[in-house]
Amino acid sequence: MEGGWFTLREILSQPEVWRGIKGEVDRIKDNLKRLFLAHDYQKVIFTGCGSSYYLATAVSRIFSSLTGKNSLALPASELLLYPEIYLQKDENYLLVPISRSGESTETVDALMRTRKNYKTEVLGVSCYKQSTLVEKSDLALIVSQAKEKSVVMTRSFTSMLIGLGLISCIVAGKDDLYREFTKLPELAGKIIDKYKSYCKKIVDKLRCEKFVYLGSGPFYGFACEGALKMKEMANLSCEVYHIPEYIHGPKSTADEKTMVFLLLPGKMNEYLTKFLQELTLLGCQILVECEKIPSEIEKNKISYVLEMNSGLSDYTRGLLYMIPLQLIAFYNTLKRGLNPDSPRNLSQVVRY
Ligand code: F1P
Repeated sequence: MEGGWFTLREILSQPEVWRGIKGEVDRIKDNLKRLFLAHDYQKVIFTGCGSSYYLATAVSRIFSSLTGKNSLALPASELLLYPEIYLQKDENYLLVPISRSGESTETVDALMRTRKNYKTEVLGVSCYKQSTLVEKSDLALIVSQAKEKSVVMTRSFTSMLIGLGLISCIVAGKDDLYREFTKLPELAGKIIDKYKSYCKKIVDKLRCEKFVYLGSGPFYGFACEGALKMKEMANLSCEVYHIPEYIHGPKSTADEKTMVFLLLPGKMNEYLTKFLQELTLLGCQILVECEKIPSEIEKNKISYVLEMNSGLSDYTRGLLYMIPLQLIAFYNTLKRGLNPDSPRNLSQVVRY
């Protein structure tokens, strides 16, 4: 019985929820421009915990590519344990703490200590307006419509990411990419229509026990998040690597019980072609997410191909890649007789 789960409803609601994000960004647009004009930041630091850190990882690559500004993604705990590695007293920082709840202890403490000890402005991102993180921020993007009842983050992850993607386009003055982000809701609806039952069929046939998620550049954060969904909901160990890194050792564990999820960029190159040739020799199951299946791929050696045919660039297509990864983790959870809405050992907020 799949319909009764909050997690599935939250995954399937993403097109509708994404439609409302532009309005939330427009609401803070003027203050946003002032914030970015207020200082010449030496670095923009995106931070968070768990899914929110992986979101920070994805958006940092997108932000730096679009704006040409120096940015970094860090787990909030790094700013608490080793601030001196990343921060200098004489530099100006824009800190972007990301937290669905706005209450994760490490993220809130990282905000407070960084602002106290370094020259820092704060752009907070959360689903909860009445939260400590929003209260302590100079400016906040709030996407309350993306809240989940489930413990695991799905639509909150993608919605806060889209919000920060739109902000990156505004700061960079990239109107064409801004328009790409606004196309995502309609494209997501098409991906759900096209691949929802296919994802269930993939899981029905699945006999794998090891899961590897591979993504580079803007897709690495999405690969991390896809793996976290399988870990959190289906209670399965997963590995994540930048694509070619997998052949530098980790491939030694690959076998017929291994499923590799490969998040491909829109264009192939000699490194990725060489990598794919090696990957198909390992005897593992391979699922490829791509814009269009590249001619370099021998289709008969790939177990599953999910083409997006979106017309999107690498800066936005990761949001579409996320949906099948969420669905496969969800269906595999049900197949293993587990509860996707409240996984073992987890809570919605980690406070201590
Ligand atoms: C982040 C987080 C999630 C994790 C779990 C517990 O919370 O660590 O990434 O999946 O739900 O909370 P937040 O800081 O984004 O509220």
